[in-house]
Amino acid sequence: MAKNKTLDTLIVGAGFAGMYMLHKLRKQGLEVLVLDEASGVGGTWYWNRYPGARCDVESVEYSYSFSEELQQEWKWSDRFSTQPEILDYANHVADRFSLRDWIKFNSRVESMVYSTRDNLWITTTNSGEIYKSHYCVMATGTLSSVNKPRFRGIDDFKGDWYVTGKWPHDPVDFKGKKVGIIGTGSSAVQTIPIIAPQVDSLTVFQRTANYSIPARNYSLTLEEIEKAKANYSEIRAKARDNRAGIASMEVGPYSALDVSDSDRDREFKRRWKEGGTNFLAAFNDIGTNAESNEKAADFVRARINEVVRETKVADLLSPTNTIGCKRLCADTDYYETYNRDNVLLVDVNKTPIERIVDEGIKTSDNVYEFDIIIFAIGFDAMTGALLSIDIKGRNELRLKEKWSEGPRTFLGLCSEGFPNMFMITGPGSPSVLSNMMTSIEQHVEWVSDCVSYMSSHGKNAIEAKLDSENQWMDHVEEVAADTLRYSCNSWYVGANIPGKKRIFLPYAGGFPKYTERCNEVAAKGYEGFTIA
Ligand code: N01
Repeated sequence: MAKNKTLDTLIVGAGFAGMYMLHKLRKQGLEVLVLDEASGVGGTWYWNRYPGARCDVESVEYSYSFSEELQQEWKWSDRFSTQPEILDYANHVADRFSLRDWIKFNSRVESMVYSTRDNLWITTTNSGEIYKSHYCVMATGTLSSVNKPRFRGIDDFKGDWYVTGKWPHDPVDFKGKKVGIIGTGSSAVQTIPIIAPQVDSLTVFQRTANYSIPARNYSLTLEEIEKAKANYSEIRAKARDNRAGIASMEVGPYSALDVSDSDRDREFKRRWKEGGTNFLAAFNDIGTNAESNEKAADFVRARINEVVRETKVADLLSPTNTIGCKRLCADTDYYETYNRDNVLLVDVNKTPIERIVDEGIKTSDNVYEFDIIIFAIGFDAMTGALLSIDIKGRNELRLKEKWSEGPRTFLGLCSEGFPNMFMITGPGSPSVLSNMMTSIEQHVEWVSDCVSYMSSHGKNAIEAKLDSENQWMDHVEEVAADTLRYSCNSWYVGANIPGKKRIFLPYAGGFPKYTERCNEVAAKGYEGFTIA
Protein backbone atom coordinates (compact mmCIF):
# COMPACT_ATOMS: atom_id res chain seq x y z
CA MET A 1 0.00 0.00 0.00
CA ALA A 2 1.67 3.22 -1.18
CA LYS A 3 1.78 5.65 1.70
CA ASN A 4 1.54 8.83 -0.32
CA LYS A 5 -1.43 7.66 -2.34
CA THR A 6 -4.77 9.09 -1.25
CA LEU A 7 -7.01 6.33 0.03
CA ASP A 8 -10.74 6.24 -0.41
CA THR A 9 -11.17 5.10 3.19
CA LEU A 10 -8.94 4.62 6.17
CA ILE A 11 -10.33 2.32 8.85
CA VAL A 12 -9.03 2.34 12.41
CA GLY A 13 -9.27 -1.08 14.06
CA ALA A 14 -9.03 -4.64 12.76
CA GLY A 15 -11.65 -6.20 15.01
CA PHE A 16 -14.93 -7.57 13.71
CA ALA A 17 -16.14 -4.08 12.74
CA GLY A 18 -12.97 -3.06 10.89
CA MET A 19 -12.65 -6.38 9.08
CA TYR A 20 -16.22 -6.35 7.76
CA MET A 21 -15.94 -2.67 6.80
CA LEU A 22 -12.78 -3.47 4.86
CA HIS A 23 -14.43 -6.40 3.12
CA LYS A 24 -17.50 -4.35 2.13
CA LEU A 25 -15.57 -1.37 0.80
CA ARG A 26 -13.05 -3.53 -1.07
CA LYS A 27 -15.99 -5.23 -2.76
CA GLN A 28 -17.13 -1.78 -3.87
CA GLY A 29 -13.75 -1.44 -5.55
CA LEU A 30 -12.40 1.17 -3.15
CA GLU A 31 -8.85 1.74 -2.01
CA VAL A 32 -8.92 0.97 1.70
CA LEU A 33 -6.41 0.53 4.49
CA VAL A 34 -6.93 -0.64 8.07
CA LEU A 35 -4.56 0.39 10.84
CA ASP A 36 -4.40 -1.47 14.14
CA GLU A 37 -2.15 -1.17 17.15
CA ALA A 38 -2.24 -4.96 17.64
CA SER A 39 -0.09 -7.42 15.76
CA GLY A 40 -3.13 -9.40 14.62
CA VAL A 41 -6.83 -9.19 13.90
CA GLY A 42 -9.61 -9.70 16.47
CA GLY A 43 -9.83 -6.40 18.36
CA THR A 44 -11.18 -7.04 21.82
CA TRP A 45 -10.58 -10.79 21.37
CA TYR A 46 -6.96 -10.12 20.51
CA TRP A 47 -6.36 -8.28 23.78
CA ASN A 48 -8.64 -10.04 26.27
CA ARG A 49 -6.73 -13.29 26.64
CA TYR A 50 -7.23 -13.60 30.38
CA PRO A 51 -7.93 -17.09 31.76
CA GLY A 52 -11.55 -18.10 31.20
CA ALA A 53 -12.36 -15.34 28.69
CA ARG A 54 -15.49 -16.39 26.87
CA CYS A 55 -18.37 -14.65 25.12
CA ASP A 56 -21.76 -14.39 26.82
CA VAL A 57 -23.70 -14.28 23.54
CA GLU A 58 -24.21 -17.74 22.02
CA SER A 59 -21.60 -18.75 19.41
CA VAL A 60 -23.96 -19.18 16.49
CA GLU A 61 -25.20 -15.64 17.09
CA TYR A 62 -21.86 -14.07 17.88
CA SER A 63 -20.73 -14.53 14.30
CA TYR A 64 -21.02 -12.80 10.95
CA SER A 65 -24.16 -13.34 8.92
CA PHE A 66 -22.97 -11.67 5.71
CA SER A 67 -21.56 -14.80 4.09
CA GLU A 68 -23.63 -17.95 3.81
CA GLU A 69 -20.48 -19.93 2.90
CA LEU A 70 -18.75 -18.70 6.05
CA GLN A 71 -21.76 -19.62 8.19
CA GLN A 72 -21.84 -23.07 6.69
CA GLU A 73 -18.15 -23.87 6.88
CA TRP A 74 -17.35 -22.65 10.38
CA LYS A 75 -18.05 -25.06 13.22
CA TRP A 76 -18.41 -23.68 16.74
CA SER A 77 -17.44 -26.01 19.59
CA ASP A 78 -19.39 -24.61 22.51
CA ARG A 79 -22.65 -22.90 23.28
CA PHE A 80 -20.59 -19.90 24.44
CA SER A 81 -17.24 -19.62 22.65
CA THR A 82 -13.90 -19.25 24.33
CA GLN A 83 -11.65 -16.33 23.47
CA PRO A 84 -9.13 -18.56 21.61
CA GLU A 85 -11.88 -19.95 19.39
CA ILE A 86 -13.29 -16.50 18.61
CA LEU A 87 -9.79 -15.31 17.77
CA ASP A 88 -9.36 -18.35 15.47
CA TYR A 89 -12.61 -17.37 13.80
CA ALA A 90 -11.39 -13.78 13.31
CA ASN A 91 -8.18 -15.11 11.76
CA HIS A 92 -10.12 -17.49 9.56
CA VAL A 93 -12.26 -14.59 8.30
CA ALA A 94 -9.15 -12.51 7.60
CA ASP A 95 -7.66 -15.37 5.55
CA ARG A 96 -10.84 -16.49 3.85
CA PHE A 97 -11.64 -13.02 2.54
CA SER A 98 -7.98 -12.15 1.90
CA LEU A 99 -8.10 -9.14 4.19
CA ARG A 100 -4.55 -9.10 5.55
CA ASP A 101 -3.00 -7.36 2.55
CA TRP A 102 -5.02 -4.29 3.44
CA ILE A 103 -4.31 -4.24 7.16
CA LYS A 104 -1.26 -2.65 8.70
CA PHE A 105 -0.61 -4.07 12.16
CA ASN A 106 1.51 -2.60 14.97
CA SER A 107 0.32 0.83 13.87
CA ARG A 108 -1.23 2.92 16.55
CA VAL A 109 -3.13 5.92 15.22
CA GLU A 110 -2.02 9.03 17.09
CA SER A 111 -3.85 11.80 15.27
CA MET A 112 -6.43 12.42 12.57
CA VAL A 113 -6.88 15.88 11.14
CA TYR A 114 -9.46 17.00 8.61
CA SER A 115 -8.23 19.33 5.92
CA THR A 116 -11.14 21.51 4.83
CA ARG A 117 -9.23 22.77 1.82
CA ASP A 118 -8.66 19.29 0.41
CA ASN A 119 -11.65 17.56 2.00
CA LEU A 120 -9.26 14.87 3.21
CA TRP A 121 -8.40 13.24 6.51
CA ILE A 122 -4.70 13.15 7.42
CA THR A 123 -3.89 10.28 9.75
CA THR A 124 -0.58 9.94 11.58
CA THR A 125 0.63 6.79 13.34
CA ASN A 126 3.00 6.25 16.24
CA SER A 127 5.83 5.55 13.81
CA GLY A 128 5.24 8.85 12.02
CA GLU A 129 3.59 7.38 8.94
CA ILE A 130 1.03 9.66 7.33
CA TYR A 131 -2.01 8.57 5.34
CA LYS A 132 -4.49 10.70 3.44
CA SER A 133 -8.03 9.47 2.96
CA HIS A 134 -11.33 10.73 1.74
CA TYR A 135 -13.34 8.93 4.41
CA CYS A 136 -12.40 7.43 7.70
CA VAL A 137 -14.19 4.82 9.74
CA MET A 138 -13.56 4.49 13.44
CA ALA A 139 -13.88 0.78 14.18
CA THR A 140 -12.09 1.32 17.46
CA GLY A 141 -14.30 -0.84 19.68
CA THR A 142 -16.40 -0.03 22.68
CA LEU A 143 -14.61 -1.96 25.41
CA SER A 144 -11.10 -1.61 24.08
CA SER A 145 -9.53 1.18 26.08
CA VAL A 146 -8.64 -0.31 29.46
CA ASN A 147 -9.19 1.49 32.72
CA LYS A 148 -5.53 1.85 33.64
CA PRO A 149 -4.66 0.92 37.23
CA ARG A 150 -3.90 4.15 39.02
CA PHE A 151 -3.23 2.69 42.46
CA ARG A 152 -0.62 4.51 44.46
CA GLY A 153 2.63 2.56 44.76
CA ILE A 154 1.99 0.23 41.82
CA ASP A 155 5.61 0.57 40.68
CA ASP A 156 6.84 -0.61 44.07
CA PHE A 157 5.26 -4.05 43.68
CA LYS A 158 7.98 -6.72 43.47
CA GLY A 159 5.77 -9.37 41.88
CA ASP A 160 4.06 -9.47 38.49
CA TRP A 161 0.89 -7.62 37.68
CA TYR A 162 -1.54 -7.96 34.80
CA VAL A 163 -4.56 -6.14 33.41
CA THR A 164 -7.29 -8.50 32.12
CA GLY A 165 -7.95 -6.37 29.03
CA LYS A 166 -4.27 -6.32 28.05
CA TRP A 167 -3.34 -9.88 28.94
CA PRO A 168 0.10 -11.17 27.81
CA HIS A 169 0.35 -13.62 24.93
CA ASP A 170 2.54 -16.04 26.88
CA PRO A 171 0.71 -18.14 29.45
CA VAL A 172 0.94 -16.92 33.03
CA ASP A 173 2.01 -19.61 35.50
CA PHE A 174 -0.28 -19.45 38.53
CA LYS A 175 0.82 -22.73 40.09
CA GLY A 176 1.58 -22.32 43.78
CA LYS A 177 1.31 -18.51 43.59
CA LYS A 178 -0.37 -16.10 45.97
CA VAL A 179 -2.68 -14.06 43.78
CA GLY A 180 -4.78 -10.96 44.40
CA ILE A 181 -7.46 -9.78 42.00
CA ILE A 182 -9.15 -6.37 42.10
CA GLY A 183 -12.63 -6.13 40.60
CA THR A 184 -15.70 -8.34 40.36
CA GLY A 185 -17.11 -7.49 36.91
CA SER A 186 -17.51 -9.90 33.97
CA SER A 187 -13.75 -10.29 33.44
CA ALA A 188 -13.07 -11.16 37.07
CA VAL A 189 -16.13 -13.41 37.30
CA GLN A 190 -14.65 -15.47 34.46
CA THR A 191 -11.05 -15.39 35.66
CA ILE A 192 -11.64 -16.27 39.33
CA PRO A 193 -13.06 -19.82 38.95
CA ILE A 194 -10.36 -20.78 36.44
CA ILE A 195 -7.34 -19.67 38.42
CA ALA A 196 -8.57 -20.56 41.93
CA PRO A 197 -7.75 -24.29 41.56
CA GLN A 198 -4.27 -23.48 40.22
CA VAL A 199 -3.07 -20.99 42.82
CA ASP A 200 -1.84 -21.34 46.37
CA SER A 201 -4.28 -18.62 47.44
CA LEU A 202 -6.60 -16.18 45.74
CA THR A 203 -7.78 -12.97 47.38
CA VAL A 204 -10.61 -11.11 45.69
CA PHE A 205 -10.96 -7.38 46.39
CA GLN A 206 -14.61 -6.50 45.87
CA ARG A 207 -16.01 -2.98 45.78
CA THR A 208 -19.48 -3.70 44.40
CA ALA A 209 -21.00 -7.17 44.40
CA ASN A 210 -22.25 -8.15 40.96
CA TYR A 211 -25.14 -10.31 39.82
CA SER A 212 -24.07 -13.34 37.87
CA ILE A 213 -26.15 -16.05 36.22
CA PRO A 214 -24.73 -19.51 35.50
CA ALA A 215 -23.76 -19.65 31.82
CA ARG A 216 -24.53 -23.39 31.62
CA ASN A 217 -22.07 -23.70 28.81
CA TYR A 218 -21.82 -27.05 27.02
CA SER A 219 -20.24 -28.54 23.92
CA LEU A 220 -22.51 -28.25 20.91
CA THR A 221 -23.59 -31.55 19.43
CA LEU A 222 -23.35 -32.21 15.72
CA GLU A 223 -27.12 -32.17 15.60
CA GLU A 224 -27.28 -28.70 17.22
CA ILE A 225 -24.67 -27.37 14.80
CA GLU A 226 -26.51 -28.80 11.78
CA LYS A 227 -29.78 -27.36 13.04
CA ALA A 228 -28.26 -23.90 13.39
CA LYS A 229 -26.70 -24.13 9.93
CA ALA A 230 -30.00 -25.13 8.40
CA ASN A 231 -31.80 -22.26 10.10
CA TYR A 232 -29.34 -19.41 9.91
CA SER A 233 -31.56 -17.11 7.88
CA GLU A 234 -34.37 -17.51 10.39
CA ILE A 235 -31.98 -17.02 13.32
CA ARG A 236 -30.55 -13.82 11.84
CA ALA A 237 -33.98 -12.42 10.99
CA LYS A 238 -35.16 -13.11 14.52
CA ALA A 239 -32.05 -11.44 15.93
CA ARG A 240 -32.65 -8.28 13.89
CA ASP A 241 -36.17 -8.20 15.25
CA ASN A 242 -35.07 -8.44 18.87
CA ARG A 243 -34.34 -5.35 20.98
CA ALA A 244 -30.85 -6.68 21.77
CA GLY A 245 -30.16 -8.22 18.37
CA ILE A 246 -30.24 -11.71 19.89
CA ALA A 247 -32.48 -14.39 18.40
CA SER A 248 -32.32 -16.64 21.44
CA MET A 249 -33.53 -13.83 23.71
CA GLU A 250 -37.10 -14.72 24.40
CA VAL A 251 -38.66 -11.63 26.02
CA GLY A 252 -41.37 -12.59 28.48
CA PRO A 253 -44.73 -11.08 27.54
CA TYR A 254 -45.74 -10.11 31.10
CA SER A 255 -44.76 -7.73 33.85
CA ALA A 256 -43.13 -9.56 36.77
CA LEU A 257 -45.94 -8.08 38.86
CA ASP A 258 -48.77 -9.42 36.71
CA VAL A 259 -48.14 -13.07 37.48
CA SER A 260 -48.58 -15.07 40.65
CA ASP A 261 -45.61 -15.61 42.99
CA SER A 262 -45.40 -19.26 41.96
CA ASP A 263 -45.54 -18.50 38.21
CA ARG A 264 -42.86 -15.85 38.62
CA ASP A 265 -40.65 -18.20 40.57
CA ARG A 266 -41.16 -20.95 38.00
CA GLU A 267 -40.10 -18.64 35.17
CA PHE A 268 -37.03 -17.40 37.04
CA LYS A 269 -36.07 -21.01 37.85
CA ARG A 270 -36.50 -22.02 34.21
CA ARG A 271 -34.25 -19.16 33.08
CA TRP A 272 -31.69 -19.88 35.81
CA LYS A 273 -31.57 -23.52 34.71
CA GLU A 274 -31.26 -22.54 31.06
CA GLY A 275 -28.40 -20.18 31.95
CA GLY A 276 -27.05 -16.99 30.44
CA THR A 277 -27.93 -13.35 30.53
CA ASN A 278 -31.33 -13.87 28.87
CA PHE A 279 -32.43 -14.25 32.49
CA LEU A 280 -33.12 -10.50 32.50
CA ALA A 281 -35.74 -10.91 29.74
CA ALA A 282 -37.86 -13.25 31.90
CA PHE A 283 -40.41 -10.44 32.27
CA ASN A 284 -40.84 -7.39 30.11
CA ASP A 285 -40.30 -4.79 32.83
CA ILE A 286 -37.29 -5.95 34.85
CA GLY A 287 -35.28 -3.14 33.29
CA THR A 288 -37.90 -0.46 33.81
CA ASN A 289 -39.89 -1.18 36.94
CA ALA A 290 -38.09 -1.08 40.29
CA GLU A 291 -40.50 -3.49 41.95
CA SER A 292 -40.20 -6.06 39.15
CA ASN A 293 -36.46 -5.62 39.20
CA GLU A 294 -36.38 -6.32 42.93
CA LYS A 295 -38.20 -9.63 42.35
CA ALA A 296 -35.46 -10.74 39.93
CA ALA A 297 -32.75 -9.47 42.28
CA ASP A 298 -34.30 -11.35 45.23
CA PHE A 299 -34.31 -14.55 43.21
CA VAL A 300 -30.60 -14.28 42.39
CA ARG A 301 -29.67 -13.34 45.97
CA ALA A 302 -31.51 -16.44 47.19
CA ARG A 303 -29.48 -18.59 44.78
CA ILE A 304 -26.23 -17.02 46.01
CA ASN A 305 -27.26 -17.89 49.56
CA GLU A 306 -27.94 -21.47 48.54
CA VAL A 307 -24.58 -21.89 46.83
CA VAL A 308 -22.20 -20.08 49.15
CA ARG A 309 -21.71 -21.97 52.41
CA GLU A 310 -20.49 -19.22 54.73
CA THR A 311 -23.29 -16.76 55.46
CA LYS A 312 -20.89 -13.85 55.87
CA VAL A 313 -19.37 -14.47 52.44
CA ALA A 314 -22.79 -15.04 50.83
CA ASP A 315 -24.02 -11.75 52.26
CA LEU A 316 -21.00 -9.92 50.96
CA LEU A 317 -21.46 -11.45 47.50
CA SER A 318 -25.14 -10.54 47.42
CA PRO A 319 -25.62 -7.36 45.40
CA THR A 320 -27.89 -4.70 46.80
CA ASN A 321 -28.21 -2.56 43.67
CA THR A 322 -30.51 -2.85 40.66
CA ILE A 323 -30.06 -6.09 38.74
CA GLY A 324 -28.90 -5.27 35.21
CA CYS A 325 -27.72 -1.80 36.23
CA LYS A 326 -24.19 -2.98 35.70
CA ARG A 327 -23.94 -5.44 32.86
CA LEU A 328 -25.18 -8.83 34.09
CA CYS A 329 -22.41 -11.44 34.28
CA ALA A 330 -22.57 -15.04 33.09
CA ASP A 331 -20.34 -17.48 34.93
CA THR A 332 -19.20 -21.02 35.41
CA ASP A 333 -18.88 -21.81 39.12
CA TYR A 334 -18.27 -18.21 40.19
CA TYR A 335 -20.15 -18.32 43.50
CA GLU A 336 -19.09 -21.95 44.09
CA THR A 337 -15.45 -20.83 43.99
CA TYR A 338 -15.93 -18.91 47.26
CA ASN A 339 -16.48 -22.26 49.03
CA ARG A 340 -12.85 -23.15 48.37
CA ASP A 341 -10.46 -22.95 51.33
CA ASN A 342 -7.87 -21.03 49.31
CA VAL A 343 -10.20 -18.19 48.27
CA LEU A 344 -10.72 -15.08 50.39
CA LEU A 345 -13.13 -12.21 49.73
CA VAL A 346 -12.17 -8.73 50.93
CA ASP A 347 -14.70 -5.92 51.09
CA VAL A 348 -12.86 -2.79 50.01
CA ASN A 349 -15.72 -0.60 51.14
CA LYS A 350 -15.08 -1.66 54.71
CA THR A 351 -11.30 -1.82 54.41
CA PRO A 352 -10.29 0.35 51.42
CA ILE A 353 -7.18 -0.32 49.39
CA GLU A 354 -4.70 2.35 50.49
CA ARG A 355 -1.91 1.54 48.13
CA ILE A 356 0.17 -1.12 46.47
CA VAL A 357 3.32 -1.93 48.41
CA ASP A 358 6.35 -3.95 47.40
CA GLU A 359 4.94 -7.17 48.86
CA GLY A 360 1.31 -6.75 47.76
CA ILE A 361 -1.80 -4.73 48.59
CA LYS A 362 -2.21 -2.58 51.68
CA THR A 363 -5.75 -2.03 52.86
CA SER A 364 -6.77 0.07 55.85
CA ASP A 365 -6.36 -2.94 58.17
CA ASN A 366 -3.90 -5.34 56.59
CA VAL A 367 -1.08 -5.97 54.14
CA TYR A 368 -1.88 -8.85 51.77
CA GLU A 369 1.21 -10.49 50.29
CA PHE A 370 1.10 -11.54 46.64
CA ASP A 371 3.24 -12.94 43.85
CA ILE A 372 0.74 -11.75 41.26
CA ILE A 373 -1.86 -8.97 41.19
CA ILE A 374 -4.59 -8.96 38.55
CA PHE A 375 -6.44 -5.75 37.76
CA ALA A 376 -9.88 -6.63 36.41
CA ILE A 377 -11.07 -3.04 36.66
CA GLY A 378 -12.79 -2.57 33.33
CA PHE A 379 -12.69 -0.12 30.47
CA ASP A 380 -13.15 3.52 29.54
CA ALA A 381 -16.17 2.33 27.62
CA MET A 382 -17.49 3.62 24.31
CA THR A 383 -15.52 6.87 24.18
CA GLY A 384 -12.08 5.90 25.57
CA ALA A 385 -10.59 4.49 22.38
CA LEU A 386 -11.95 7.27 20.17
CA LEU A 387 -10.72 10.02 22.44
CA SER A 388 -7.29 8.45 22.84
CA ILE A 389 -6.70 9.65 19.26
CA ASP A 390 -6.19 13.39 18.73
CA ILE A 391 -9.04 13.95 16.27
CA LYS A 392 -9.41 17.40 14.77
CA GLY A 393 -12.34 18.16 12.50
CA ARG A 394 -13.54 21.21 10.65
CA ASN A 395 -12.17 24.56 11.91
CA GLU A 396 -9.61 22.76 14.09
CA LEU A 397 -12.39 21.48 16.32
CA ARG A 398 -11.08 18.72 18.57
CA LEU A 399 -13.40 15.77 19.23
CA LYS A 400 -12.16 15.78 22.82
CA GLU A 401 -13.32 19.38 23.24
CA LYS A 402 -16.60 18.85 21.49
CA TRP A 403 -17.29 15.82 23.71
CA SER A 404 -16.04 17.37 26.94
CA GLU A 405 -19.60 17.32 28.29
CA GLY A 406 -20.21 13.82 26.89
CA PRO A 407 -20.35 12.41 23.36
CA ARG A 408 -22.59 14.07 20.77
CA THR A 409 -23.53 12.06 17.70
CA PHE A 410 -26.27 11.63 15.14
CA LEU A 411 -27.32 7.96 15.33
CA GLY A 412 -24.00 7.08 16.97
CA LEU A 413 -22.59 7.11 13.44
CA CYS A 414 -21.33 10.65 12.88
CA SER A 415 -20.63 13.82 14.81
CA GLU A 416 -21.24 17.34 13.51
CA GLY A 417 -17.96 19.10 12.69
CA PHE A 418 -16.31 15.86 11.55
CA PRO A 419 -17.19 15.40 7.87
CA ASN A 420 -16.71 12.01 6.21
CA MET A 421 -15.92 10.35 9.53
CA PHE A 422 -18.05 7.39 10.60
CA MET A 423 -18.10 5.48 13.85
CA ILE A 424 -19.04 1.82 14.13
CA THR A 425 -21.19 1.11 17.20
CA GLY A 426 -20.46 4.59 18.52
CA PRO A 427 -22.09 6.31 21.50
CA GLY A 428 -25.76 6.95 20.81
CA SER A 429 -26.24 3.64 18.97
CA PRO A 430 -27.49 0.31 20.49
CA SER A 431 -23.90 -0.96 20.57
CA VAL A 432 -23.11 -2.53 23.95
CA LEU A 433 -26.81 -3.02 24.71
CA SER A 434 -26.98 -5.42 21.79
CA ASN A 435 -25.21 -8.39 20.28
CA MET A 436 -22.17 -6.55 18.93
CA MET A 437 -22.11 -8.65 15.76
CA THR A 438 -25.68 -7.69 14.84
CA SER A 439 -24.95 -4.03 15.46
CA ILE A 440 -21.59 -4.09 13.69
CA GLU A 441 -23.12 -5.57 10.55
CA GLN A 442 -25.95 -3.04 10.55
CA HIS A 443 -23.55 -0.11 10.93
CA VAL A 444 -21.04 -1.36 8.38
CA GLU A 445 -23.80 -1.90 5.82
CA TRP A 446 -25.25 1.55 6.49
CA VAL A 447 -21.83 3.18 6.04
CA SER A 448 -20.99 1.26 2.87
CA ASP A 449 -24.41 2.14 1.39
CA CYS A 450 -23.79 5.77 2.29
CA VAL A 451 -20.35 5.80 0.67
CA SER A 452 -21.81 4.20 -2.43
CA TYR A 453 -24.65 6.78 -2.49
CA MET A 454 -22.13 9.60 -2.27
CA SER A 455 -20.16 8.27 -5.17
CA SER A 456 -23.17 7.55 -7.38
CA HIS A 457 -24.51 11.06 -6.72
CA GLY A 458 -21.17 12.74 -7.38
CA LYS A 459 -20.95 14.01 -3.78
CA ASN A 460 -17.79 14.40 -1.76
CA ALA A 461 -18.64 15.44 1.77
CA ILE A 462 -21.22 14.29 4.28
CA GLU A 463 -21.63 15.74 7.74
CA ALA A 464 -24.27 15.40 10.46
CA LYS A 465 -26.33 18.55 10.97
CA LEU A 466 -26.23 20.05 14.43
CA ASP A 467 -30.02 20.04 14.66
CA SER A 468 -30.34 16.36 13.84
CA GLU A 469 -27.56 15.55 16.28
CA ASN A 470 -29.23 17.54 19.07
CA GLN A 471 -32.58 15.92 18.42
CA TRP A 472 -31.01 12.47 18.38
CA MET A 473 -29.13 13.06 21.62
CA ASP A 474 -32.35 14.27 23.27
CA HIS A 475 -34.04 11.09 22.08
CA VAL A 476 -31.16 8.92 23.36
CA GLU A 477 -31.53 10.55 26.76
CA GLU A 478 -35.31 10.32 26.74
CA VAL A 479 -35.41 6.56 26.07
CA ALA A 480 -32.60 5.93 28.55
CA ALA A 481 -34.44 7.89 31.25
CA ASP A 482 -37.24 5.32 31.10
CA THR A 483 -34.84 2.58 32.18
CA LEU A 484 -33.50 1.75 35.63
CA ARG A 485 -29.95 1.74 34.24
CA TYR A 486 -30.14 5.49 33.66
CA SER A 487 -29.88 6.44 37.30
CA CYS A 488 -27.47 3.84 38.68
CA ASN A 489 -23.69 3.76 38.49
CA SER A 490 -22.00 1.72 35.80
CA TRP A 491 -19.73 2.04 32.80
CA TYR A 492 -22.90 2.57 30.71
CA VAL A 493 -22.95 6.09 32.18
CA GLY A 494 -19.19 6.50 32.52
CA ALA A 495 -19.37 6.30 36.32
CA ASN A 496 -16.38 3.93 36.53
CA ILE A 497 -13.88 6.49 35.19
CA PRO A 498 -12.98 9.33 37.55
CA GLY A 499 -13.86 12.68 35.99
CA LYS A 500 -15.82 11.19 33.06
CA LYS A 501 -18.96 13.18 32.35
CA ARG A 502 -22.02 11.22 33.37
CA ILE A 503 -24.15 10.52 30.32
CA PHE A 504 -26.01 7.41 29.24
CA LEU A 505 -23.78 6.24 26.39
CA PRO A 506 -25.64 3.63 24.31
CA TYR A 507 -29.09 3.92 22.70
CA ALA A 508 -31.65 2.10 24.85
CA GLY A 509 -34.56 2.22 22.38
CA GLY A 510 -33.75 -1.22 20.99
CA PHE A 511 -32.13 -2.51 17.83
CA PRO A 512 -35.24 -2.72 15.57
CA LYS A 513 -36.40 0.83 16.31
CA TYR A 514 -32.89 2.12 15.82
CA THR A 515 -32.42 0.31 12.50
CA GLU A 516 -35.74 1.64 11.28
CA ARG A 517 -34.55 5.21 11.96
CA CYS A 518 -31.21 4.61 10.20
CA ASN A 519 -32.99 3.15 7.17
CA GLU A 520 -35.43 6.03 7.10
CA VAL A 521 -32.59 8.56 7.14
CA ALA A 522 -30.88 6.76 4.24
CA ALA A 523 -34.10 6.34 2.24
CA LYS A 524 -34.69 10.08 2.45
CA GLY A 525 -31.33 10.83 0.84
CA TYR A 526 -29.47 10.96 4.18
CA GLU A 527 -31.89 13.33 5.79
CA GLY A 528 -30.31 15.12 8.73
CA PHE A 529 -26.91 15.31 7.02
CA THR A 530 -25.38 18.08 4.94
CA ILE A 531 -24.16 16.61 1.68
CA ALA A 532 -21.93 18.49 -0.72
O1 N01 B 1 -15.15 -4.44 33.90
P1 N01 B 1 -16.31 -3.87 34.87
P2 N01 B 1 -15.03 -5.88 33.23
N1 N01 B 1 -10.91 -0.37 43.39
O2 N01 B 1 -16.24 -2.39 34.71
C1 N01 B 1 -13.91 -2.75 40.04
C2 N01 B 1 -17.67 -6.89 28.78
N2 N01 B 1 -17.14 -8.22 29.03
O3 N01 B 1 -13.76 -5.88 32.44
O4 N01 B 1 -18.37 -1.92 40.36
C3 N01 B 1 -11.64 -1.49 43.52
O5 N01 B 1 -17.58 -4.54 34.65
C4 N01 B 1 -15.34 -2.38 39.78
O6 N01 B 1 -15.97 -2.04 40.97
P3 N01 B 1 -17.28 -1.07 40.95
C5 N01 B 1 -19.01 -6.76 29.48
O7 N01 B 1 -19.85 -5.92 28.74
C6 N01 B 1 -17.85 -9.25 28.53
O8 N01 B 1 -15.20 -6.94 34.20
O9 N01 B 1 -16.93 0.08 40.05
N3 N01 B 1 -12.38 -2.00 42.54
C7 N01 B 1 -15.83 -3.65 39.12
O10 N01 B 1 -16.12 -4.65 40.06
C8 N01 B 1 -18.58 -6.14 30.78
O11 N01 B 1 -19.59 -5.48 31.49
C9 N01 B 1 -17.47 -10.51 28.79
O12 N01 B 1 -17.49 -0.69 42.33
C10 N01 B 1 -12.39 -1.35 41.37
C11 N01 B 1 -14.62 -4.09 38.31
O13 N01 B 1 -13.50 -3.47 38.88
C12 N01 B 1 -17.49 -5.21 30.33
O14 N01 B 1 -16.80 -5.93 29.33
C13 N01 B 1 -16.34 -10.76 29.57
C14 N01 B 1 -11.65 -0.17 41.16
C15 N01 B 1 -14.71 -3.67 36.87
O15 N01 B 1 -15.80 -4.30 36.30
C16 N01 B 1 -16.52 -4.80 31.41
O16 N01 B 1 -16.22 -5.91 32.22
C17 N01 B 1 -15.64 -9.68 30.06
C18 N01 B 1 -10.89 0.32 42.24
N4 N01 B 1 -10.17 1.44 42.11
C19 N01 B 1 -16.05 -8.42 29.79
N5 N01 B 1 -11.87 0.24 39.90
C20 N01 B 1 -18.29 -11.61 28.25
O17 N01 B 1 -18.72 -11.62 27.10
C21 N01 B 1 -12.72 -0.64 39.33
N6 N01 B 1 -13.03 -1.60 40.23
C22 N01 B 1 -18.64 -12.68 29.16
